[in-house]
Amino acid sequence: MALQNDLFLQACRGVRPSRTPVWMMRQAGRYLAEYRAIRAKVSFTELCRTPELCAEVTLQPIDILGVDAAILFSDILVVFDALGVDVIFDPAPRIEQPVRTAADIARLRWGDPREACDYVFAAVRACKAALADRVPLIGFCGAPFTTLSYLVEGGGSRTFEHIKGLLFREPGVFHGLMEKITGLLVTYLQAQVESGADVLQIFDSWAGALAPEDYREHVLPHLDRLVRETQAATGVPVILFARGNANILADVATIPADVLGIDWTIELGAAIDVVGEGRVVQGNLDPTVLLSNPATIEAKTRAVLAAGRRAKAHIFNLGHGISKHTDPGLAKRMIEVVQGG
Ligand code: 1CP
Repeated sequence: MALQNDLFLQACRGVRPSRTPVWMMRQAGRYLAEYRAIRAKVSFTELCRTPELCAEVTLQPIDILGVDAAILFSDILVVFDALGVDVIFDPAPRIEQPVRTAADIARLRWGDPREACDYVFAAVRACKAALADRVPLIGFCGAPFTTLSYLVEGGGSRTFEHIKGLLFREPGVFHGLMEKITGLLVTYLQAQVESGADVLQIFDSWAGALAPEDYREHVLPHLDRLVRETQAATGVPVILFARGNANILADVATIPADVLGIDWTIELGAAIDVVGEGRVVQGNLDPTVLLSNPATIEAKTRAVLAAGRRAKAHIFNLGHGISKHTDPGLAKRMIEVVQGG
């Protein structure tokens, strides 16, 4: 079926659409009263495991804000079900038994994500049915390094001592884990596309934890493989978002992702200079700008929009996830400005 609004899909495929499409990372979430109303009734885990509720929250920003793409409601860490590792969301994720020793690694199950995460693919199907081809649906996963960092750290981290300690102390073990998680993620993304996802985004949220040369040597080859194998297996556009260190952008741009996500630590124009005018970029308004006022939001939104004109195509987004303290009315103002208001 043809999509009613395919501006986002056109941009992902490298065609500059009639106007700049817009969506927001973490657009389904706690800043929306409608989301909080559902979360008052079910836990985050239960929500992720109930396809009809996933579809309901996935559609909230489409109905309330009018964004040009939907992103599956789920989390990058539910894939640990395929490893037999339990995650507690409280609301930040926590793993009771982080994977740090040889014995911990030996206990990992490496099951088939098609079976272990069957509820994710059911959620993709429910979202597609509920969307009724209004806008495209984005599926996603965490990048190998970001995913592994949660597994080894046991949650979020300021220092990443455990994952980086493992990398520098036992590079062979680190690379073995990266290789296996990459293979699993390809299958996970492929199953999302088979269930109906139109585009995929890979989140390397903790790319900034490593020095540029270490990222280049130890992370980039796995990320490159994930993107290429996913593109070959699915045929859908892949967006790569590596966050936290603009110094690695030139390296990230060596990967043939269809779209490069840009965080807010670099001006969009400077990012386009680095990745080249032949690439499609996504980003990059600092999400905390949405905590200000309509005039500031308009001015900063227009500056990002203007900078994006030099790229092959530009998908407007925030430079990271929307803050839970955002007034949805102000987010809507940003979206209206992008859409020509
Ligand atoms: O109480 C709640 O409702 C839980 C809060 C929450 C939400 C709304 C979590 C826990 N995850 C999510 C949804 C989520 N997570 C989506 C939904 C789709 C959308 O964008 O609307 C997506 C794409 C994610 C991806 C995700 N989870 C990332 C990558 C993106 C990013 O922000 O960098 C990461 C790092 C996570 C881990 C995670 N899950 C939840 C939290 C609070 C966190 C971050 C914790 C940390 O800082 O380490």
